[in-house]
Amino acid sequence: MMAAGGSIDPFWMVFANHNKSEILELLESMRIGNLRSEDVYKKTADTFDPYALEPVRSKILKVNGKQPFCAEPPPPLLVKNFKTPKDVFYVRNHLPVPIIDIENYELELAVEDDTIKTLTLEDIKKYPKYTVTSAIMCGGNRRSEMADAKPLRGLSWSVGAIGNASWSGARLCDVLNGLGVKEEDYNHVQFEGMDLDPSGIPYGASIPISKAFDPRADVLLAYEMNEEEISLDHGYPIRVIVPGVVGARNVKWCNKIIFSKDESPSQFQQNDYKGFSPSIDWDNVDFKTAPAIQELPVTSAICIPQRGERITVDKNGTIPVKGYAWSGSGKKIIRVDVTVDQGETWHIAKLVAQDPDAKEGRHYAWTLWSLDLPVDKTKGSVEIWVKAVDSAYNTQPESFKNIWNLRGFLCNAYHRVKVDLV
Ligand code: MTE
Ligand code: MO
Repeated sequence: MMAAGGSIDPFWMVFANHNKSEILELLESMRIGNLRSEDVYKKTADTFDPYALEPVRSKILKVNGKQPFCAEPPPPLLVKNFKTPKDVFYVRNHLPVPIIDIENYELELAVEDDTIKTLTLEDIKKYPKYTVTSAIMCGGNRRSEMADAKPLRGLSWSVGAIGNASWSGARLCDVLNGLGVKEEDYNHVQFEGMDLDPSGIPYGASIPISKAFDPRADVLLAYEMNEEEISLDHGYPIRVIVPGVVGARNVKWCNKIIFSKDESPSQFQQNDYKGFSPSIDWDNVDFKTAPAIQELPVTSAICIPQRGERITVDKNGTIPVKGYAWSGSGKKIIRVDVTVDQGETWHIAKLVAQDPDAKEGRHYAWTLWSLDLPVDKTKGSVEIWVKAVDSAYNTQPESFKNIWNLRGFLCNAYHRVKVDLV
């Protein structure tokens, strides 16, 4: 719609990942005519390329989308560290990385359309510095497995669209407390990023006002990731951290916070990052009927071994298995169960790393687990299944079939990895 009535080429420059046959087919049905040749967009040597100044990225990541940049680490690297190093942390950008003029950076606080305060980076750093270790996971993590159950639309993430880091900055509730804004007067807090679409609309998301005011929700205006200044890809200079909540609400490059009766009008809040019944498809979906995803359900994944690997069984008849588990909304992982016989026998994994400082109800970091898994070498191959249990005794669904949804979100069925034994 942004391009309607004109040339679409400037939009392809920003949304290059969408320039593929299935989208072109959709557009063909909307063709209302052809442009006159003099109106056709012409790229010249000095046409501004919004991706020309993207940060240099580590070669470790597997690229799922070049423009905007989307990439995830190989699974074995994920479980090497409790805190994911920045170069191993997945990147999910919906737009080109913004150009940051740090000298003039300001965070604007507004009520509906009226600015009530602006904070410089220095002002934000004057609030008490608070650190929380939190995983961030994309709502589409593990989408490739759901797509195997039935085709869907979305980037094909494996198990790596998650990372765990310590984040430091000002608590949002501390910033709000001095403002004279009352929680009762609003319903939502909206965040805007500095990354803009071709019509100048910023990336945006919102969270319920109660979350923003709750000191125990640990919502941060973070300026550090793993004790270092946040890198450009992860939201420099200020990133909103909403622990336990889907990645999409953890707004990077944030320069505006709005108190409102309404949720963010952004595409990503309104028409994306929502879950639907398996019976809803693109011909009958109405995005208004589903709430925006906020807190994520419990999930887990096997990172070692990987699908299709040939594994040597050791003298005790076991193979090493490692992975992560995590639940949204601060729920602690209390158990991880692994089976190689479709659930006849479950082996309980050892929880090897959890945040030792997390208080009850505020377990925002992931849990790493490991296990020497007994296997029968004579079988030649095994399919390993994993499921996690959180502190509310929520657990994962067995298969993707009954949780399938058209955009491929909330992909938390048992993770299954088939390997050959030697
Ligand atoms: N914030 C802005 N400003 N722009 C974005 O495109 N992507 C969101 C979120 N915050 C995004 C954003 C999504 S969908 C995810 S999953 C996470 O950032 C990804 O964070 P990461 O790139 O640091 O891993
Ligand atoms: Mo995401």
